[in-house]
Amino acid sequence: MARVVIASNRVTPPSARSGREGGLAVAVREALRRSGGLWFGWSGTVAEETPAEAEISRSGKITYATLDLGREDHAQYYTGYANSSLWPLLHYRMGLLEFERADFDGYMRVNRRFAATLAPLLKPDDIVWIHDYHLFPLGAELRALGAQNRMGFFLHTPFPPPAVMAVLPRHRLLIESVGAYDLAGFQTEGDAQNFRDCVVALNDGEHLSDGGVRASGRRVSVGTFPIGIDADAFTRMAEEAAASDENERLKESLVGRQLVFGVDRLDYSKGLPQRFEAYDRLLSRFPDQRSKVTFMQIAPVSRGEVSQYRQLRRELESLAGRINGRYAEFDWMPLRYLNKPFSRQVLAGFYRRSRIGLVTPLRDGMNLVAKEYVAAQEPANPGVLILSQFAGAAKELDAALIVNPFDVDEIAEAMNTGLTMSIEERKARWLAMIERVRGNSVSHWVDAFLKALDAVPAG
Ligand code: ADQ
Repeated sequence: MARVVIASNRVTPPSARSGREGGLAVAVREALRRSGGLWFGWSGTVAEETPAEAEISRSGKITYATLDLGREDHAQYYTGYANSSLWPLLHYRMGLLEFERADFDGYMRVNRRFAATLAPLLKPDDIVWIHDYHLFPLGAELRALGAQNRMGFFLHTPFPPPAVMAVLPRHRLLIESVGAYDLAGFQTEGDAQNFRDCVVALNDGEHLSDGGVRASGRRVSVGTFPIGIDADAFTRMAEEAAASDENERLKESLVGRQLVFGVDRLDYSKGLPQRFEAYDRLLSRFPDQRSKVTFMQIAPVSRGEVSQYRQLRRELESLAGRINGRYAEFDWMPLRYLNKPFSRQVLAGFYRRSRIGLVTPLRDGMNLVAKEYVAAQEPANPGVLILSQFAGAAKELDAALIVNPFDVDEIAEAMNTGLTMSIEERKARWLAMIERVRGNSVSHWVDAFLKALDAVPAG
């Protein structure tokens, strides 16, 4: 089999692993674990200047090629264009979009620099797989340097329809650049269709009868590859974690109360203010639940250098204070709000302990927390998943209590339904969901993408 070369914004060599890797890193490691390969991207370090050559290290079958980012490159490419323009737009948040031409130029410049650094490391028969919104133009930049490799792109976030995409200044350049790939993969069919429509409506492209598109004169296959997790490994982790010290302490601290649990990066796409408001609504509309339930939200600070994230943090602190101030009793704190990160092992135990898993993003590519929550449950006494209809995961996990995350009353009602649901219904819903989660593992996702990339007809 040809070597697989993966490029993603951030590379985490074993020395930098923290036990808190996100879904993308776990998936990339899985893709490279079996037959080995190269993983290319930013080291996570900000330096004075971006170096011209990557630093190479090896561990097992994986070669890591990383480079630091210069201060200005980091500010413009990462904080600026990727996280202040693209991220809000891809999550349909036009009101939060900030655009600076200098940031866009920096984004293109870093993609060019990445291409120039990666190109000499490529062998002619390598399969190149590029990940996520930071690197849309990387394939086109590699092609410009003469790379003729088979190249695929996978977007972990949602992809919006043309009317939303058109708001982004310079969107045409971005869509045009995807024409360099042989395969473009998305989390859901809706995202794939939005991409096809954008190519046609905004870049003079053409729909092809096999579901692909003609973009910038090239044929691009388009596919749907919903990302999954290694469910069995996660279940084992949750079983082991149930006996851990942290879990015992959590259990003791609950003194018999039911736990409602959420865990997300502190990001405005995750719908956290609405979730806090919904909990307030639960306590006001269903007073029987007061003193019987505890809501714990873990949300470690993310992208703290972007202003919208700092504002969100202040908003949540104020909401948490208001809820606890309004409802707390001398022996009951209704809401526990933590900005600390936890290892996946500890989280797995917390998922298993909770009666309700709250996953209510306003928009999300997939949302792996939803799948992890299902995998962590005890079959004889499973908890209830409350899931946003706008998470990619809702397509597969339709046996969850599906809610519109903008409707705080609906979330509050779903919480009350979950807290009072019979054991028979909880089991039936969980069985339907665990089957789907087990049936679509992360290794299945890797295989499906690489197989589709391999099968793309030439030209
Ligand atoms: P994310 O936006 O990071 O990923 P998600 O899919 O939920 O979102 O993955 C988060 C991962 O980080 C999970 O594995 C979770 O356990 C872990 N995590 C979350 N909060 C944590 C915390 N407080 N401490 C430690 N770990 C935590 C992007 C897209 C998603 C898409 C994934 C994968 O935005 O839509 O599902 O990529 O494609």
